[in-house]
Amino acid sequence: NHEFWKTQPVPKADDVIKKDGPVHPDIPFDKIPKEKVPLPEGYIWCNLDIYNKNQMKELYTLLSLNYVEDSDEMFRFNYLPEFLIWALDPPGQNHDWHIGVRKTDGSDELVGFIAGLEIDVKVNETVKRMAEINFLCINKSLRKQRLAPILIKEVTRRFHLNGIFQAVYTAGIRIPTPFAVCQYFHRPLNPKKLVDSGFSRLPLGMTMSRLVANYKLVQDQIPKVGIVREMRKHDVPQVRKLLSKYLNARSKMHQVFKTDEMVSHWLLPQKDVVYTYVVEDMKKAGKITDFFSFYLLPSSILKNSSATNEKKHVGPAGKKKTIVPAITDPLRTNPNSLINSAYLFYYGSNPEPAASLLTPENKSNFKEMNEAKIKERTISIIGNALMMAKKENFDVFNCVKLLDNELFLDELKFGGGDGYLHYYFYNWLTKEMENKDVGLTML
Ligand code: JJ1
Repeated sequence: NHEFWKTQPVPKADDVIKKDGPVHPDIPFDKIPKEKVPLPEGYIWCNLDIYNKNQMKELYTLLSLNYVEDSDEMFRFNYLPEFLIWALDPPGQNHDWHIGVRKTDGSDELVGFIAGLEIDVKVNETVKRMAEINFLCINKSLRKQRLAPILIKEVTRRFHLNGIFQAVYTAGIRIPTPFAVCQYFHRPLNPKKLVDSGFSRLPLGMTMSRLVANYKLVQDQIPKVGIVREMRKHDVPQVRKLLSKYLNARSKMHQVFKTDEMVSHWLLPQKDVVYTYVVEDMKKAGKITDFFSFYLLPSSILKNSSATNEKKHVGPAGKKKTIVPAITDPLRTNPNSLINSAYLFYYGSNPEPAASLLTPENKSNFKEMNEAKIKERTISIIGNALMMAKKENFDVFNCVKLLDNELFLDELKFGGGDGYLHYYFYNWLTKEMENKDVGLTML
């Protein structure tokens, strides 16, 4: 059922991959088509100018009505315009890679979008310039027209023209063939709102007040680190060093942040977009020992839990009773009914073994001792991230299980979600990777 993917340079499900490398070699410039991939009758390509207010509004509307939903169609990502500017325009961005499709019926309606960024990715021993593909979205009413493969072919053609022959992308769905599959985890901050909206359930035999008490955050219960404060411009060089060292030591696949400018773009705090904090050493003023960040990605609540409970209700005979129609008409959806989710972004602390652990007597077990230290440190910084997100009024703190995230999930009361994030490469073969080896976070 993957007719399109069968034609693409991606591994098949049963391929045995022995060593890393491309599916096909780089394509010489004169062999790359110079004409845009043809669209079916009734559609036309456009480049989206994200700094044009009207065009941004069109993009925001397309995504907020048609982009990713959970499997029960209860929530849909609601990427905000200021977030999209941040996500789509890092330093050096090629604006030709903000690709739209419009109708030619006179309405000029934007009905499709796909975006690419250029990033340096380290996979095992190789560093490759790749396209990071994101925000592929087609209007719901046109899902049968097979436009997505055309958008993918067009963005591929454009990165080929720029001398890039590999890409990385993620999806909630499984297509051929992921190199990693990571489960989503959620830590309630406002449990009442989450239960009321159907995002989570009140466990059997639990009262709301006990649930609220269970998720209450107390600073004293989080292991102490140094002084936690918002990241500022002058922290950028130290944070870049920490981040690079951390990703390199703790993962097998991650973005390489080559310049301070990149780190400034991705990590300096922006209200309602990205929140980054540093930990300053208590004894050595100015020395940063750790940092952590998260971003705001609200989800629209598409139907309330009572409707779903109705739908799921099973009558005494074991047959489905009433089926309440799903409220999918966006006009019946109150745009103010949002879950404000914080998503864990980058974090890091010094991964080196502490000097004090490296005594001759400890030589044999310093590795385990150091792992224990990293675990404690991670719990502490992510615990502080929860505190900050709570202070900023977020409803839930989300992450996917990758990098060192499994070290804090239980201790900090994260619970497994029903979603999974699949990681893919285009034209790059690599063996399946463990979750903890994945160090790339996509927005
Ligand atoms: O948000 C997600 N699931 C929620 C809501 C589920 C509603 C019913 N389907 C969820 N809630 C339970 C939370 C609970 C809190 C207390 C502890 C136990 C858990 O599980 C899921 C992720 O889990 N989200 C999605 O499915 C959205 C799609 C994810 C794929 C995104 C792909 C991005 C691609 C672009 O790069």
